[in-house]
Amino acid sequence: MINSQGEKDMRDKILEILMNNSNDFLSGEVISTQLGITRAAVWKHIKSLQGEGFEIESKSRLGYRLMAIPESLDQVTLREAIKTKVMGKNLEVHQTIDSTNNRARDLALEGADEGTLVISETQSMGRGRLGRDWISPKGKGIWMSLILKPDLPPDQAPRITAIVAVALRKALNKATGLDVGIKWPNDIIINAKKVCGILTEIQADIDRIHYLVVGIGINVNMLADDFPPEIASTATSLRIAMNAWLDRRWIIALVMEEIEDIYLKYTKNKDFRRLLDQYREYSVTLNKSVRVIGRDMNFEGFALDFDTDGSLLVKREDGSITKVLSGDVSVRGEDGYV
Ligand code: BT5
Repeated sequence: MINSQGEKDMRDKILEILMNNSNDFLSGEVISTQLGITRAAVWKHIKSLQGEGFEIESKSRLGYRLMAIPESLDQVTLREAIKTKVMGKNLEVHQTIDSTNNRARDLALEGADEGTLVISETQSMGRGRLGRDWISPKGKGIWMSLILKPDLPPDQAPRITAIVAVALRKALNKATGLDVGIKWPNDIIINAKKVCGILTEIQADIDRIHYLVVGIGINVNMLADDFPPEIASTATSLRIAMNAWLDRRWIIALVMEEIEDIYLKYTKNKDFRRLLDQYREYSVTLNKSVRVIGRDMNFEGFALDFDTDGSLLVKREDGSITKVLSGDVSVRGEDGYV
């Protein structure tokens, strides 16, 4: 059993060595000398990795060779897949956790760098906005949280949700080739159903954001019966939409690339207008009759435009325009979810 942190680190080192030499066999002796452990200890770790689903060929005299890696997410293999400079470079992978947003918040409080990413195979208390639940079945989706530290006043935090939404739209369109839309403020939509949600949580003082935790939930390989009845008609997955199983590692890497590209450009030139033009192009909310439902509001109107802070401008029946901030409300199309 591998249960101490030291043992886990050793497991990761052995896996890294095998991944970097997967064209050749590597003898147990070379590995043991490199790491300063016994050959028996190397063997124990190899057995344990095989138990996790890594296919490792072992030949007497030649040693070990990594043939295939399992689909389950793993710090070492994921690090290898993510090619970005900042986003996802610091990485923590959990098997189970209450909410990746909680863990990312704790890491941010301890001073973790921008771009630190927390991922879990499942969440016991995954959450959406306004205290709602987020269904996170084990191994079937991407449940992750990213720490960002933009130099922005707190009232512009919705811009970051918009940036991440555009990045997710692009990444999921690249991954599937399908028409992917953004439902203001935080849903990514395929075939008029929700495939992904964003939960932005912020720590700030009056004039400056200290950090943002951007939680991202993507339904990847769920089938229709993985969704509970209450969301069966509004939720979908990439697998349902594509009729094909998808590699989550590849999708995570695509998402990190797009966020890095768009976010770093934005923090450099602060040109939100260009981003907003893209957001408008992908929006499934604009120019529709909508119902705005919040803690203390419930009204119908017409989704006119987005404001430069990322809020939605809704024209009401009496001709007045109401600015709707993302944190407080849900927007439903008059004829259904979108
Ligand atoms: C969201 O909230 O859409 C934000 C979801 C963010 C989830 C990620 S996962 C990683 C990180 N850690 C967390 O704890 N959260 C983040 P909202 O707009 O409030 O939508 C929530 C509503 O979506 C629920 O009330 C359900 O109706 C529906 N829902 C729940 N789980 C879903 C799923 N897996 N797929 C589609 N819809 C879902």
